[in-house]
Amino acid sequence: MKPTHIEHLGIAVKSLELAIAYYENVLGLTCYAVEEVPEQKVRTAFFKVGQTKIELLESTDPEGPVGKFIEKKGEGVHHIAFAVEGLQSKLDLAAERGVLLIDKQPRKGAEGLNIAFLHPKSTFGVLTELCENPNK
Ligand code: CMX
Repeated sequence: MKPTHIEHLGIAVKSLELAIAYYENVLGLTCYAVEEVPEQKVRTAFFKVGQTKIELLESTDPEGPVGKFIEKKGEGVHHIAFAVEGLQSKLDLAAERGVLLIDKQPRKGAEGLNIAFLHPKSTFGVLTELCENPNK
């Protein structure tokens, strides 16, 4: 699959405002965007760290994926996102190799990226996102 880099780490938090204050005031990063993704039932906040980003995720619905995650496991690292080129072919390759796909085809994610998730039961417990920038 050869990801080019880690696009972002997704971190589930109960309060975006409180978590943003920590990342800005303690780590010294700058939140450059806050975006709601209604299909995913989350509000997100982004920080750049070199080529990688931190994506904070606050649930907008207790029945959404992040709401359920926090209810079960509490706040913490929620997923890792790898940047790939040729997303559909990489998904097909993963499926051929026995990986359970949450998304068989790419869909739109935050920041205009095309994204797809691999199921954590197939990826050693780590929810894995593949993303591709359609403008590159
Ligand atoms: N990391 C690791 N394991 C996870 C997980 C996560 N983030 N989320 C759920 N799981 C595990 C649960 O612990 C549970 O394990 P057990 O069966 O051992 O208890 C299992 O997956 C099923 O969990 P569930 O709470 O019953 O939830 P669902 O099966 O309904 O959904 C999942 C799980 C991963 C399919 C769903 O969360 C999903 O589709 N995620 C992808 C979309 C997403 O997470 N969007 C939010 C971010 C969007 C963005 O970046 O913009």
